[in-house]
Amino acid sequence: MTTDPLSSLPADVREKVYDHPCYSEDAHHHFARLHVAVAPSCNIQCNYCNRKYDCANESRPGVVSEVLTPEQAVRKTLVVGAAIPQLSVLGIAGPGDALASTARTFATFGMIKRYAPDIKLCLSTNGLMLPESMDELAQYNISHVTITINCIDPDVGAKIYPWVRWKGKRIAGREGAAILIEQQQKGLEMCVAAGILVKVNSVMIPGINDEHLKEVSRMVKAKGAFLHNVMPLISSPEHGTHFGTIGQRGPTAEELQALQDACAGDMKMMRHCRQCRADAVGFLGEDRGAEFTLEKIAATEIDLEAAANRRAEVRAKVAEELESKRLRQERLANEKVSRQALVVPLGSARPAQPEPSAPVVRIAVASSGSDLINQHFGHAREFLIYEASSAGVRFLGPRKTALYCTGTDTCGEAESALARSIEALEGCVAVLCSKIGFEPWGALEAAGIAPNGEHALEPIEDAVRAVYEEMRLSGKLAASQGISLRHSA
Ligand code: CLF
Ligand code: SF4
Repeated sequence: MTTDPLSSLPADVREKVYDHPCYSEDAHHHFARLHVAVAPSCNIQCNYCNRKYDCANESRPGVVSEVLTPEQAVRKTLVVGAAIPQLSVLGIAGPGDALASTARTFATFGMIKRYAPDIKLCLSTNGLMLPESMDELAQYNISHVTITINCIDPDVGAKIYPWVRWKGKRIAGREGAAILIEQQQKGLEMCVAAGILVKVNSVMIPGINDEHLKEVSRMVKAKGAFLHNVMPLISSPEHGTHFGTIGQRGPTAEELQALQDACAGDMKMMRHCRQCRADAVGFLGEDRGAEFTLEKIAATEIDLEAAANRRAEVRAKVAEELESKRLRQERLANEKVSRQALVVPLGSARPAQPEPSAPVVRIAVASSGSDLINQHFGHAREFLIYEASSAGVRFLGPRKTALYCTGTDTCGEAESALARSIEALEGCVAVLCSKIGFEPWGALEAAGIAPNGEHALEPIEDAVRAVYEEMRLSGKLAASQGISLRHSA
């Protein structure tokens, strides 16, 4: 469960993955990405998209603050790369489709390749024009491509895509969806053949493609996709999307997790996606866009060499940290094997005894990055949810919450934000944070969630494992009231 997922990869793939915050769950604790919004137009229509909003392929709804020219985007990248030395990836993910504005997209990538060659280039697309863009992908050394594939059946596609623009014509319904699907599959195969790492994003739309996505997962794995990211449909009437106006709902957290688990039997799943804006800046889950407006960027001096050196230092430091995490996990796994060996004496014909049944529980974590328990409960905008059991610890995904403590809240606002935080923690037996106030402590306890500030600044998985053991040994897990506990076999 907690063994290093990168260790089994070939060296060239590991190099592409270890510092990419989306392709490696570990990396997302340590490395940042930047999206530059240079691609305003699109060549298809999705029923979950309203062009006033970011591309839902790679974003949560929210207007892009500024559409940039390639020159502005490059300057922004260099400024951000100097201010945030953890920056490892530049992505183009809209606000329309990166390959519907190829001139702008590749002009941006071309300049970054020249001025900051250490930054990885990442592109997100609906896939319609992917096969036609392979020469440029090779020319600019694009190492990572995300294709949003919501279906492989045109009948399902007709319910998601009202039209696609193909060879100058708008083609509606099933026929349009069939063209899109064919192009996506062809593009996926061509990228894999060219050694580009492909992630497939799928938007889960209950009642339309939820069951079908299992088949999509099998198919894209068979064609060589590296990772599958099933994201929930975000749908609200105020977004003005077709699905929003007809009341099409998104999945619940439980439905999403069940589908991700079902797909995981066939391939590696991404569970830490934050459905970023097309102009997102910083670590996944944070948005530092306001620090880098065009005005501020224009007024900033950049020392390219010093910035590149700082990024290299960060990479080396993180590599050390990840290596020590790997060694820790290896030691823990070995200790577990030794304990099991004690149960069955060497040479005994008796089969190994299964571990006694132990609860499988959820534990939430407040973290601002670096893979540590390092955030005050009241400052958390999201909680990371982990599943803990006698088999180990695994990350389930983030859950967004309202900021409880701003220092300026009126009492009533703070109270309702606290209630929303507690709501976001539903189903968890404990929440780990660096600090927590008296009032939320009491409210959490009353809700049956144990607050815990005793593991501040410890690595997340170690702390979750330790708290699980403490609770298990003290009998608190079995005694938990009002919390649904699943039990391992
Ligand atoms: Fe951006 Fe996408 Fe590249 Fe990442 S995001 S273009 S692969 S650098 Fe990442 Fe954001 Fe999820 Fe996208 S968390 S929405 S998967
Ligand atoms: Fe919107 Fe993206 Fe779909 Fe284009 S591909 S319609 S920008 S969600």
